Amino acid sequence: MTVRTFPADFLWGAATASYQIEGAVHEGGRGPSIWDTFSRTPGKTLGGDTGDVAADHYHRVAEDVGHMKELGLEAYRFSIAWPRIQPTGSGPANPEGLAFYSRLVDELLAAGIRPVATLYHWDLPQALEDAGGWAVRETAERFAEYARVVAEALGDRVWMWTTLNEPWCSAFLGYASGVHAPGRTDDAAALAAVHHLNLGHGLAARALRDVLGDDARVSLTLNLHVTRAATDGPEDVDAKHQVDAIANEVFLGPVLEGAYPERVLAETAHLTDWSFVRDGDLELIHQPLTVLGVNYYSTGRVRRLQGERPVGDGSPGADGHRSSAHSPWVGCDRVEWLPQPGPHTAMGWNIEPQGLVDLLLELRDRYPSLPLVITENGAAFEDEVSPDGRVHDPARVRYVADHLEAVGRARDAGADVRGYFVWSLMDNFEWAYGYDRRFGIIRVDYETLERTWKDSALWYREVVRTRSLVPAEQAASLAPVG
Ligand code: GBH
Repeated sequence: MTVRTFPADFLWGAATASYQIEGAVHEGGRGPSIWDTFSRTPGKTLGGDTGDVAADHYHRVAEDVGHMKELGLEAYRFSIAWPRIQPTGSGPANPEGLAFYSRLVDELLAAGIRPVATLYHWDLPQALEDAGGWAVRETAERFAEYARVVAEALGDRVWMWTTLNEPWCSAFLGYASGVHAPGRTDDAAALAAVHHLNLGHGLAARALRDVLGDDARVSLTLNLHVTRAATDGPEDVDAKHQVDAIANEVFLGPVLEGAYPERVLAETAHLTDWSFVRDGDLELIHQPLTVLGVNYYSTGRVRRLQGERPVGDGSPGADGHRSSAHSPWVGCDRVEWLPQPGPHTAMGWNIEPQGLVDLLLELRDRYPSLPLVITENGAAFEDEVSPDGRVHDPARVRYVADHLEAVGRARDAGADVRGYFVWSLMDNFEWAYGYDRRFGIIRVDYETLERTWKDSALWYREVVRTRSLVPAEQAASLAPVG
């Protein structure tokens, strides 16, 4: 049996996001974000959990970079909390906020790890939400100013920039289904948010290149939905295409091709006239991408709805809140979601590595010259600390191994995938699920805040070290670190 190997220039990393790991929400001059407000609103997160402490990364940067170094990571994908840089979303930079990320970046560089910075992973300054949030154009303009401030301070040391993480989630979970901050349920606002997120991406990409030069590495990370049609029948296939349009094309179209898909405009015409799209916007959005970031977890299945839609239709994408009355699937009233066969993770998401192969090959066909990076992939399972003090997480090892195999197969077939970031470096605040769902390859004890490597971390270190797909079965017998 030959072991799959990855080339010397394939980039190995791990990912996190500011609100999910930092804590210290009142320190360093940070202003409140929409996730502070949302998580403190009763009933919005499981157990009422908030990011107030999270993994306490704010106070443990040196320790955490130490873990990354020990893992052999070549790159670390983190996000910058906008409200640490501009507490109310505009105006001069808060020096303490910049200093925090400057120190992180310096520690990474000292450890030989490339900093990959995301400017927006969902923690919008609350003051900007109070002024209309992503539903208004000003937020996109403020975002570009923020990008400029950060680029001026960190641009000499950050290796790659990502403007937005998963604008689908920001727009549709934040403004349509309301299961994410700011928790609004207004379909028209969600569509306006889509456009202003796209515009914010384009304006920020321009600002980054304006400050850093045209060769700055600029990316966008999308959670492209891999949706299967329940049957080959034309109605079901059409339902799949409708979902592709509203979930994927609505971002890929303007960013990579300079136009919104006709289908989206038609299917949402009863909700908005799209007059928020101004002359010249599509040109601004259509900026060159150095790479496209791909976050991948699972697949979905749909058919054309026959008859009446039941209330609480169980449509997914409400991120597990399957009986939510408000669907994130704006403009998809005649689409019905079907449960996917297992196996599933602790999120209830099905495990289907082939979906990643299919997605990467589709991107290869459509955008042959666009390099790709897997900016997130990983899984939540119910981890336990065993009596020997170790966390044996064979299901997570298996999940990552099978998806790395998928990446390898896609690469063999010509997909230009340049790297892989596991989600996540450590357990963290899993949004509406609080601390109840653990995605880390490093365990965080939320009482002591102690970090413990899971078997998946020991195994991932071997993968990175050997640049090869170490058999998953070996994970439990790898010697502990430290
Ligand atoms: C990412 O979101 C985030 O970037 C990251 O912060 C987060 O911690 C991580 O993933 C894990 O959740 O809802 O049944 O239709 C991923 C969000 C996950 C949303 C998959 C759509 C489809 C399954 N996406 N989900 S379902």
